[in-house]
Amino acid sequence: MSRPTADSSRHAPALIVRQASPPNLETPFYALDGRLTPQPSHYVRSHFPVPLLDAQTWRLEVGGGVASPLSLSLEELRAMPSHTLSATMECAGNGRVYLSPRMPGVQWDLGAVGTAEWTGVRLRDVLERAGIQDGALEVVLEGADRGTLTDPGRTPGEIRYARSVPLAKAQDDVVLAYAMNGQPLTPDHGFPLRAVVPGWYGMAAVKWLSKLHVTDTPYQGFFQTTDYSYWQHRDGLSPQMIPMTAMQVKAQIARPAPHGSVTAGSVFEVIGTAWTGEGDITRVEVSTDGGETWADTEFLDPAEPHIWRRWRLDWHTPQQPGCVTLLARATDSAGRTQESGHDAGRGGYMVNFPLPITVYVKAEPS
Ligand SMILES: Nc1nc2c(c(=O)[nH]1)N[C@H]1C(S)=C(S)[C@@H](COP(=O)(O)O)O[C@H]1N2
Ligand SMILES: [Mo]
Repeated sequence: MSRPTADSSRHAPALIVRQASPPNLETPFYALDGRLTPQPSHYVRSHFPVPLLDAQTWRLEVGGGVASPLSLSLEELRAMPSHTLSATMECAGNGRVYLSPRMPGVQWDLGAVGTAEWTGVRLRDVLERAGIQDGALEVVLEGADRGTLTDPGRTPGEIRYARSVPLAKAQDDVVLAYAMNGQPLTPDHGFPLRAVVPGWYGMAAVKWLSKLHVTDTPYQGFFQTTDYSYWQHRDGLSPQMIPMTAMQVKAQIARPAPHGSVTAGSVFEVIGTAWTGEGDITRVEVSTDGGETWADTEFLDPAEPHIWRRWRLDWHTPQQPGCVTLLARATDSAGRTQESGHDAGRGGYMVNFPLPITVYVKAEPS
């Protein structure tokens, strides 16, 4: 298969509709091309109807444990020093369809992950402007979207989407973005302002930001406790519920696509990406025999934190027709490697075992 060119005028592949309303749309991962995902092809994950906000009247309220509460307009934020970073964002539910037994929730395949270049202001600059008071522990990020949910867990009536980040992370690399790949945010991606929390699963990247609240106690909102937390074994104790944070090390195969076909006795370019929440990707291996043997792949991108690394491998396909299962396995700079099974304590989230991609080897055309 020839590699598509990086022509920016090329057609951006359409999203797969997992749920029409609210919009839950999946990237066709097999169409992977450049390192950045074109904005029209970037997945969309929303829990509530998309709020259509007016850039003129919208304000970001900054309050809680701060010396001077702020109410910032988009114009005021745009006047602050801007910061641009590229980051891979994966929904914590990405790959859920590979779980057996089936877990409740949107049945994401490979495409609830994407990489974009985000531009905005550093959260630390906004916090500095407000003046953080002593004893601050976390910053709660609240969106303008709201609604009620009954699964998983029941919300106490109508709530807003909100999530917190510890103060250290807030003051390190969190960005409040107003642009994605050089374009203003679209309503689906959080217009006019959203958080980008490098290295963390997508649930932390609050869209339609309306409020920042500095607290001195751990935030215990719905999306921090009932949803987007998992059972962790720690300190030799019975498992505890921990809010999800950093992405787990993971590689995905883009081509061949699941249930696709390849030609017997040919050379097929296997291509994919790999990412990790902390550190960078140092190794990606591929198995074309269901996990018995593994071969090292070649990287197409340099190792950088917070952004995926594309990789490739020339696969000499079998001479005989039949079904073959491919797997990819990544290792990061902290020595973490994908484990072969799914930890039950994660429920339908943080799926990072090597996903089986089954393809059909078809006879060579005569
Ligand atoms: N306000 C708000 N922010 C949100 C969400 C949401 O439903 N409401 N979904 C979160 C989740 S679970 C993910 S994976 C990312 C997805 O961002 P995207 O739709 O731009 O891809 O947004 C996060 N931010
Ligand atoms: Mo998500």
